[in-house]
Amino acid sequence: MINETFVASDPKSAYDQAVKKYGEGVELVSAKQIKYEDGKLRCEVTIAVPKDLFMKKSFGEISSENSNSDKGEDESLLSELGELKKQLFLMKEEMLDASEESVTQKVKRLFMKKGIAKPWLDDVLISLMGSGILEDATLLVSYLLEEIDASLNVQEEILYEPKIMMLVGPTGVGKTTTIAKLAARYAYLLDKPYKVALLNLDSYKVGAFEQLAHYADIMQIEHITVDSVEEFTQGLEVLDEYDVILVDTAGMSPYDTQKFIKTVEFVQSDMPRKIEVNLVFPATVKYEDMDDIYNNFSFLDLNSVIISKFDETKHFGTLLNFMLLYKLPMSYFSIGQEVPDDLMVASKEYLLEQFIGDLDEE
Ligand SMILES: Nc1nc2c(ncn2[C@@H]2O[C@H](COP(=O)(O)OP(=O)(O)O)[C@@H](O)[C@H]2O)c(=O)[nH]1
Ligand SMILES: [Mg+2]
Repeated sequence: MINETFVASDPKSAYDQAVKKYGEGVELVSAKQIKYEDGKLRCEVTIAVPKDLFMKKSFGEISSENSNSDKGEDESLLSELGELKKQLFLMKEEMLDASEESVTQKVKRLFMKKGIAKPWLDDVLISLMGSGILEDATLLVSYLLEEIDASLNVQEEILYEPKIMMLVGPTGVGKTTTIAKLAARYAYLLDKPYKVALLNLDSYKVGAFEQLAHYADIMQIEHITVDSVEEFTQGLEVLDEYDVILVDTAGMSPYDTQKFIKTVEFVQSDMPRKIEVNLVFPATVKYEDMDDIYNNFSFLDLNSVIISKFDETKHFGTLLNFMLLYKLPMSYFSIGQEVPDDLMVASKEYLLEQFIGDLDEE
């Protein structure tokens, strides 16, 4: 439910405004008489309405009524209206800058401090213009959290289907460690044991082969290392009878284009089974690096994001910002160095809990 306040010189007129907007039977929350700064007494009547109804009555009618009119015209009108709203919002903010900080500004500042980007916040806040939510910090915080929740996607773990999962990402984010955890999960920890094999493309990094081979030996899991597109294709053919093939890749730094292009060749070559590309992305990411990581890996046609190093930070805003911006589904979380224990299936609740914990520190 959302609270909305109507103001008039007397309670009846204020209440009538609410009825006019929502019809009879609105749920009354409070009615107050308040002396305003200009010395006049006014009545504030606050009602509660379901969020859907609020959005529909406040903004939705414009977008839902374009069925029998010209679509192009409607769209340009809508975008003009959006632009106008934005300008009004910014003007209002500027005016407030001069005097005391508003509830909206306070909440916005808090979310920005925690790493959520201004354009995303502005978009949400603009959509709330004219609503009572902007006047109430608690309500506004929970509204923003709901919006974040609604924008996050989780990719459900696909079982009972043969698959090839390739992990890509910058050096040191935890690809190899996560491969080892996933191998243990699929081979030993689920209801049904899967036939798991590891394929290593990480042969550029000194010691990389040993690291993966070490895990594979302990778990008694088949593993092979390949160096070229041909070998990679052959490797996949050899491993065809395995349910789950996990592919480790070189930790490509943004500047390491040579290795990068090679791996892309691997991915793009003709594969018998579809390769699921998972970007391993650290929760510890710095704001400045966020876009670079995305730009360096996005043309691999990313299926999902595995978030690593959850245990190494208390601040999840930049990570959330990345998820809100690029809207990739999350598949797993790596929450520590221990193989195989520190791996969990991605959960919005878990991520939001961490973020709220960070907000509450303020
Ligand atoms: N704290 C913490 N360390 C991790 C996590 N995942 C990996 N690591 C560590 O990060 C380092 C690099 O991991 P590695 O798997 O070799 O990264 P790669 O270069 O992407 O393959 C190792 O010391 C891992 O133990 C995690 O979720 N939390
Ligand atoms: Mg590695």
